[in-house]
Amino acid sequence: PTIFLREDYLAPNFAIDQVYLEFSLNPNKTIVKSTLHMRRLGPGSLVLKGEELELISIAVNQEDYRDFEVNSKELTVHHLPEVFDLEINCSNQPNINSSLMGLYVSNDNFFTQCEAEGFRKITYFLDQPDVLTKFTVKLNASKVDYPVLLSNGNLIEEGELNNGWHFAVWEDPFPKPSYLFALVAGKLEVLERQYITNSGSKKLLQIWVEKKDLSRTKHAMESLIHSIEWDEKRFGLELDLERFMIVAVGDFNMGAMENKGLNIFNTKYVLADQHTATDIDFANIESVVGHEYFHNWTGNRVTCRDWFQLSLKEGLTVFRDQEFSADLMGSDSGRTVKRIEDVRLLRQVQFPEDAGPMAHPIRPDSYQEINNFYTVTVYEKGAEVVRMLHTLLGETGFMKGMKLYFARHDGQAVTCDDFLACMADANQFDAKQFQYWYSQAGTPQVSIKEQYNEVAKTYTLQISQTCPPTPNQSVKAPFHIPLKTKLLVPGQASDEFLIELKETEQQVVLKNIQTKPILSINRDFSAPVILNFDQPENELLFLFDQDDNAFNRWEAIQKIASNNILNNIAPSDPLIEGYRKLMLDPTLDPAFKELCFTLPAETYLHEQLETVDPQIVHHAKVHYQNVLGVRLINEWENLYEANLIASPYSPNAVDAGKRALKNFALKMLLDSNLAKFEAIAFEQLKNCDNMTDFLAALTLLVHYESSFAAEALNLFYQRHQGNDLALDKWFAIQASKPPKQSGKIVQDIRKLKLHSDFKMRNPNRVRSVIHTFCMNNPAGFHDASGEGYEFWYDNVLELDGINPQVAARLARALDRWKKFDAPYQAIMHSQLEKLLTNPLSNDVKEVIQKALN
Ligand code: HT7
Ligand code: ZN
Repeated sequence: PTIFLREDYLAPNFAIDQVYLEFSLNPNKTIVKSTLHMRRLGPGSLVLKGEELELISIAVNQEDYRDFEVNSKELTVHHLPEVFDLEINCSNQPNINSSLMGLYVSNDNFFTQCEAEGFRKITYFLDQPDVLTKFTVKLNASKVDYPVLLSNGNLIEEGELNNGWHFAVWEDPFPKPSYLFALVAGKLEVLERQYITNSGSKKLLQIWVEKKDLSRTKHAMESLIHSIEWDEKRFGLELDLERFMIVAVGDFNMGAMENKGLNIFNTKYVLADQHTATDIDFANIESVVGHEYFHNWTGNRVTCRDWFQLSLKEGLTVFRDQEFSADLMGSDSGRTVKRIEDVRLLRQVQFPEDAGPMAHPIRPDSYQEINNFYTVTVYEKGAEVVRMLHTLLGETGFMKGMKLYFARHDGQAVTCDDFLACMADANQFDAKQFQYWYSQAGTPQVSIKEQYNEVAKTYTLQISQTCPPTPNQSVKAPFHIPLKTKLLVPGQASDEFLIELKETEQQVVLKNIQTKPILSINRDFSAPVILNFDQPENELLFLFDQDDNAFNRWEAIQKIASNNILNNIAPSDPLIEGYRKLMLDPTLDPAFKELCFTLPAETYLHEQLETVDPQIVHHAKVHYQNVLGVRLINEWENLYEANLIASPYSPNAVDAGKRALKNFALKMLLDSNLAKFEAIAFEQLKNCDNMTDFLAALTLLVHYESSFAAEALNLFYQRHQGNDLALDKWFAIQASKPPKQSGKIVQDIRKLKLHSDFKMRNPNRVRSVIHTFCMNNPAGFHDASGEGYEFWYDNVLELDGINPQVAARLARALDRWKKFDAPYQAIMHSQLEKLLTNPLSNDVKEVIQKALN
């Protein structure tokens, strides 16, 4: 396979100043006529990318042209002049496009997905992000079948054609790379709002969906308006187009796509009402709508020079969407809740990636298939790197850097180095060492030793850092690590300070410390590192109770829980008292309480072990949770009652937090005594007015194998039959059910796949069953018989023939095979090797080969 290297970057030898695209949309065969106004920038032939296309004809300056070669990946045109018009006619087949890249059909409507390399499946082009072109697009289609015709920018003309066809012409005033091109054609309805920007210009906001879904678009529209307002206020960035459109599609490989002025979204991140969407869905919609909108500046106005720079736009935009959601929480405590959620995701998914065979720097050096690099490392760790810059420079310094970034690079395709240079130049910040965060993979480990000298009244921290080897990087230079720190002494006030760890070993001596303090370090998770600091339980309990940094309160209780579960230690009496106090504290946010009670995820626990027996970890966690349930049973009952909400449903953060805590209490009740409390869950399910409470109760009834489970599942199914997003939840509950004591659930999952509503070509449905089981049900998947791994094998292979991107995500479920105990390891290894004996897509092959390396 071809391996692409970052260091091989070559600037294009031609510019495409303008493109005029004309589509004759037909699901079986769509004709694309493309006229490119081109300019030579360097010597050589013109090499255009094109895949799964049929070339019809080529003309140069309106003359038929034959001096070219074409193969299944490229069209090479020779002996071209300095400036010329190149006209290409070709066709593609949307109906048989199950990869959902390029032009495809979903529920009889046309959609496109061009990032990263989908445009080449539409027509021949310089399909790379550093070629910025002005697009004018004419769409021709049957008027009855495709009454709505959309593309990027402004609608400049529309009209009727012969034979019941019609057309629309769209012009995008902003030059853009081909990955931001989009078209949509079909039967859709719209929710519209007007928006007046800070500077007084009028904008049209539209959300396009299928007619049956129109009533569920209000929250997405509100989220869009909040996003526009927030970007004006916090970053001083205004919407630059007259019209901003969002379109929802049921078949989509990822969450959403930021095409200029025409964002295309997975329905999952657009449609919501209280009966079909949970509080988490509402929050996710707000965050994804924000993310795509924020890309308009960080990604579209300033884009990436090449795909190795993906984190330039993704890390920065995730940082922006995280800040947006945090600000919208409306309180400091809400901010902490958001931060905890983000850190949990990082530690559960990104830390394992960074310790496994697919580990890569946030700016990778090589790839076989770029689609495999839309990772939690590029996105979430990328956002952490931007956040560290924010911590080091402060809000004012960071904003100075952003201002310089847009002043220098608006309308350009640039690199991560360019971004870092703006941050450095605007602040006289020396970024030389900080850049290792971009070039080195792996999670740094920071070890801390403390020493208090009672005579000298000094407190000394001995801090060291190491970073484990990762593929192709055995030795690492020390990172520049910002650690927000505070020394806590009961009854005394003190200030937070920043330790900038730069050396491999560094000593920090603090003077005039009158009594031995309790260390609160890496507050707010100021650096994405693993902290090795043996802090005794009494100090952790003090932090849990008293730290004025709420993130570190949560961190302290998580540390205690991890230690206890991994060492099979029952919760101590003081710990139970600590929990009890937390439960009864009326000043604390219910959402924060719920996060404190939630035990660390099994994948996170696995990372802390040398080798893993997933069944032992699972049962240790289940047992520990049960003890917490039983010992605090009265408090759980009280918490359940105290957090019932009488007012009408609203997904706001306060009510959502109450529901989360109440449903956690319900879980603890069922966990401690199913027979006694299952009726409460069933009552909740029958009487509630919202999906959050319904789904929470249903999950518990199914996962605890209540006698009400079958009836409850049936009730859900009858109520939501025909609603794809709701049915995804119905499937996912069953696929995430942990096995009973010694039973296997693989057969149940195989049965789920035979259900008439299971669709292998729909990524959401596939993820709700197959990915959920293989990646979100550790005890079920890692069955000692190896049947889970066989299921994985069958499905990766089957999916690869349909949609390689979705298959490659699933392929990653065995990434960490080397970490497991020998019997598990052996079976995983043989399944990986067996998979490699098949003809595979580049996507899946890269994942499997790296896993086996
Ligand atoms: N920038 C978008 C990436 C994306 C994508 C990539 C590959 C294949 C399908 C895709 N759909 C969307 C999403 C984002 O980060 O906003
Ligand atoms: Zn993004």
